[in-house]
Amino acid sequence: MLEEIKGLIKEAEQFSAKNIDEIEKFRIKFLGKKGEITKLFSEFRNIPAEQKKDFGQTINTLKNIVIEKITSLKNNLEDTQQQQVSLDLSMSGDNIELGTRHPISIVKNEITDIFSRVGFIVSEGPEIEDDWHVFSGLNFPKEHPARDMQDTFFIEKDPDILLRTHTSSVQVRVMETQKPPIRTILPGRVFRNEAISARAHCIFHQVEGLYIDENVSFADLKQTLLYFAREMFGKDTKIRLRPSYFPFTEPSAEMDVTCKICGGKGCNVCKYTGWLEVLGCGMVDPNVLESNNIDSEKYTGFAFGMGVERLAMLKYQINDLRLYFENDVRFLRQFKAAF
Ligand code: 2NM
Repeated sequence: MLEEIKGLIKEAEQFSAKNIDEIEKFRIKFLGKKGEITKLFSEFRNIPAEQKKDFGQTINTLKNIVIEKITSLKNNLEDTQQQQVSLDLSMSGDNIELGTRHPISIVKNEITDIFSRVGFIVSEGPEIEDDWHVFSGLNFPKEHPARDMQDTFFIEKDPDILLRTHTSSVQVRVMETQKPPIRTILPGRVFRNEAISARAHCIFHQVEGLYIDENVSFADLKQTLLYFAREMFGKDTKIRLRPSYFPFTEPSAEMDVTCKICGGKGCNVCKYTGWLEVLGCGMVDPNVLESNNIDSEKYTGFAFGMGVERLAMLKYQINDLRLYFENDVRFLRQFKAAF
């Protein structure tokens, strides 16, 4: 009798299965209602008393081996099934949803790309600056209102550490480290202490440009900006320059382009003037050149600056600045980038 059980133990130990059906057959053969183990237990009463202990233990060993065998065979089968799934090369790929570029990035890239095509090199600099790079090195007089707490975010006073209010600070850094000819374009984030509304924000983006060489004239400035306006707003775009004032340029001007929305006829975007103001510009003040150790007798230069939010508003007809900073995906998903 014991020999018979040991034979069953051997059989169970050596058993292997290719699929779940074979495992199930094995289970029924041993553990089913009419299975081997049930049969053995029913023969228990015919066993002589002195053999009962040995017999009972051996049946239990058989039962445990069978149960362990079933568990391990099932686990192995699941593992190989999972491997088969992960190796199924015919499965279609997961659909990865693409994001969209932010409208500010789209317009900023468009502007820098237009100037890169005529030899302007992109320069970048820190957002946290000192007084020299933001104001003093740019010919801002000591009592200029921009230096006021009301307009500028100060991190420390005396010596002044502040958030740059324009990217012109990077121009100062370029003039410190490079000799003319300088031809650079400066995109970046700037900060001004303003109450947030549809038309004003305390953070915005600028792209500025600087060109310094011998014999750079106002005509060069005009032609460069005309090229920019035509690339940015279309071949038929016209420009006009109105006299203006900036501390770092003399003479200074503001540039308008013909309104693309109404074609110059007048609409509510251009407030029925047919023109849109897009940037400020001028000839670099000799004081700025001299402050930065550039000989103003030998070299002249022009500079310009524009607000990226404003240009994006014109391009996409966005009427509230706050939309740029809220990152509502319903707003962001509307924009398609060329780059
Ligand atoms: C503007 C308008 C006009 C400007 C001037 C300079 C520098 F460094 F050369 F002095 N950088 N940027 C400039 C001139 C900026 O933004 C509306």
